[in-house]
Amino acid sequence: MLQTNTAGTSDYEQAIAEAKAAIIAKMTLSVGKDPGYATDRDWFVATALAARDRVTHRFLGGKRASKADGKKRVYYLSLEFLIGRQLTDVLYNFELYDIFRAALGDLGVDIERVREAEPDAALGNGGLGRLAACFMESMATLGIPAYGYGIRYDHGLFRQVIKDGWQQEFPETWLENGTPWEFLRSDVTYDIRFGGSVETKTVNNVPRFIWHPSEVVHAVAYDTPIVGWRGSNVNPLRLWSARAADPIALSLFNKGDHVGALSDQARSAAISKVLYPSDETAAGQELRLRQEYFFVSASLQDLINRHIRIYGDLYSLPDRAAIQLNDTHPAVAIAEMMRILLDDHNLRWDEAWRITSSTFSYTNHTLLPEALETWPLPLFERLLPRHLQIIYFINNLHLEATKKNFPNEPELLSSVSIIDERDGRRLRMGQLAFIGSHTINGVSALHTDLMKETTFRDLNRVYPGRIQNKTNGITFRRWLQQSNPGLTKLLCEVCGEEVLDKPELIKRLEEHADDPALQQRIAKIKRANKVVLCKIVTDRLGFRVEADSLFDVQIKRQHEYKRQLLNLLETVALYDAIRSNPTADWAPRVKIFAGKAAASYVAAKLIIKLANDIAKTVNNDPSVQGKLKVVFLPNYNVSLAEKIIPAADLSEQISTAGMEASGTGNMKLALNGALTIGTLDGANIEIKDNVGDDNIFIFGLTAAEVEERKRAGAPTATDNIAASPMLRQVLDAIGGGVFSPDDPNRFKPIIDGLRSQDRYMLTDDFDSYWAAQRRVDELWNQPEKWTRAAIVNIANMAWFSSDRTIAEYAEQIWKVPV
Ligand code: CR6
Repeated sequence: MLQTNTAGTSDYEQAIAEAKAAIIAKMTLSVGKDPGYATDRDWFVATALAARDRVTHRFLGGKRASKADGKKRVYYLSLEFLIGRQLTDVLYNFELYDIFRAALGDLGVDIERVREAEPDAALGNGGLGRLAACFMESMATLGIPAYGYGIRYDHGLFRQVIKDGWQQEFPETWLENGTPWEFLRSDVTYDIRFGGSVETKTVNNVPRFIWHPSEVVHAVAYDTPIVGWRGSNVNPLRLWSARAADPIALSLFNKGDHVGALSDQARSAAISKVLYPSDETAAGQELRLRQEYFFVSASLQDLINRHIRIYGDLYSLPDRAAIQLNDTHPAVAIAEMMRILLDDHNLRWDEAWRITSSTFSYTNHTLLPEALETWPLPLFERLLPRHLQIIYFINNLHLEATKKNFPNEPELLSSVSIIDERDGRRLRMGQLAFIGSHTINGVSALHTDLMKETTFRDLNRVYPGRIQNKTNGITFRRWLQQSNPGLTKLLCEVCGEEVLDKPELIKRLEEHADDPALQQRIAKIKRANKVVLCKIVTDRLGFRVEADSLFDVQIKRQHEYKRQLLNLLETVALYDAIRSNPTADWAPRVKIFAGKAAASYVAAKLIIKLANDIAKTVNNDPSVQGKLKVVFLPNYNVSLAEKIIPAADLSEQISTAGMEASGTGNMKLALNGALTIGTLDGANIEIKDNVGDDNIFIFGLTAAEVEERKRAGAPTATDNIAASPMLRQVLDAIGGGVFSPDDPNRFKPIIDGLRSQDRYMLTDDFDSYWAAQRRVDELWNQPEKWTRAAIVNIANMAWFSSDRTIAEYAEQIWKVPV
């Protein structure tokens, strides 16, 4: 029975009654179902639509306000936004979660099931895409008028299935039944042009360039509102979908060529069909370049239209707009902005360049050479002939200036040029982004230092002072408050409710680090979270793990530099050691792995198979029962992360030093009370600085030592293996087929790789990693001390809030008030 708004009901009861009425109305009038017949998905849609109504009012109100007050806007251009599920986020940030839970409860519906019915919006590969999602939430929270611009992929990151231990990829279909969160803006559609040729004309002695494209695709806008904490602000995430300019070639269709008649439509729509399935490797695919230009051009046309509508001309653009390039994926925006200013608005070159280079800034997210984006000139010219002309021009001016300022260093020119002349001529998008931006930032202190010393060393000399550091952050709303309500409740009690708005107050927890009562409560919360994860393991994999074991977690994309393999080598060594010495004081462990490998990344996929083969052997060996289990949880995504992170005891952050730009999973895990075992890489260093040396397990070579060993060429992998009997035994076991009796040579390529080249220096770090793991055992066996260290971790993670990161971007890069 619906409650009515009668006198005498409390505000809370009234709010529940209203929520109930709203959900029922949506179920009936929008979903078109009788509640009695509704599925979980129907309930999800009805609930989401009811929640969205609240958002929409705030959304439109905010748009009106920022239009009126002429505030500077931030445009965050990113090919990836890894948002995950939105229902809890929206309800929680609007402080409606309890009300909606109660409303659904009254209707006999469990909100947990409704939550689970929402597909993840997996429009990103990993850290970079998730960072963009955290940043959107923080910008809304801080009241920064911001637009996120990206692509509305029909298919997000593939669904991973593990079959006989091997990864298989299946398309992900989050839009199959539509999504209740977005608004289609069919009036916001732009022409995106490709190909053709450029005509040069001289008008009044001034050369003019007229681009005659050979193809036009439409970009259609879809807006998803992003809600800030306490509903303070709502900003749009505007994602573009590709449509053919002509939906069907009717003449062909009428001639009977029904498929051919749709081929243009298929070619155009392909642009927003699938998320590019790569994490940190740039394969030079034409479709990828089409995607990049497609969303950049639509976004710039859109923001320029808006600017002109409000301010009348483009000269004031740098004062009213800051455009952030999330990695080089949108770097073609530098050329597109110049094209629009020069060709469409007839500005002079130096005016256009002043506007462009004082509006853009660029974030670099990796220094891995194979991940630095470059395009073969012929491909780029075929797709974007006018842009190539502009880039040549930018490059000429840039090289001329460099020559003048560094007359005695001709070799500098080839290193700072946008065109790479080696190995076929290629466009270096990192150089373009750097040259066209007023500020360039790295994503952790170490990464920024390395940018200055390596990839951008010469550009940093030519344009000194442009590089800044902005260490990444995470939104605490999703990664603490929503995913770990037990811990959040305790923090509110111990540190005060204001902790929800001022994360720095978490520090107060540390005053109680030695209090046995608090330790017990923290341990109890962790255990409850682990029990939830145990159930997931049993449901998905069909075996049990014990919640009292140490949950040792490595969850991230599968990549050789992240060294899941190092963890597996240690797992095998531990397995051997337990069997040879069963009575020793081993900390009972569950090794938990999750993560996807790029579909074409053969080596990473073989490591997934190795993890699964080791799991099979270890989990079926009664001699290590109760001491060691290995779990590979398939299809890692944001929702699964929300379950694993609060349940983790140990966080594996073991990349080769110098290779992980920052990491953000490391922050989420430490905030939830997992202790880190890690190298001095990326943001691990800053985590160590915050939590203190005694509360983190650091091992391995430093970035400088890695470089030094590479330079010296010694010790070699052979030397390292010779020096470590344990490592030798592990390599012999894996290489000899102990874990793959059905195919003894299966893992030979992995082991041969380690013995010969060992590019990621596993053999250098193995012994030190093993020793660090034994320090982990030792601390685990002293539960009070372990929990104390966990408390100190939680208490000192406030600095890693993305609100802090975004406030720094706002003040130091975008120059917008917070
Ligand atoms: N793979 C970095 O490798 C960083 C994120 C976000 C990455 C990772 O260390 O935390 O970006 N880089 O800054 C790229 O995607 C290019 C990542 O997610």
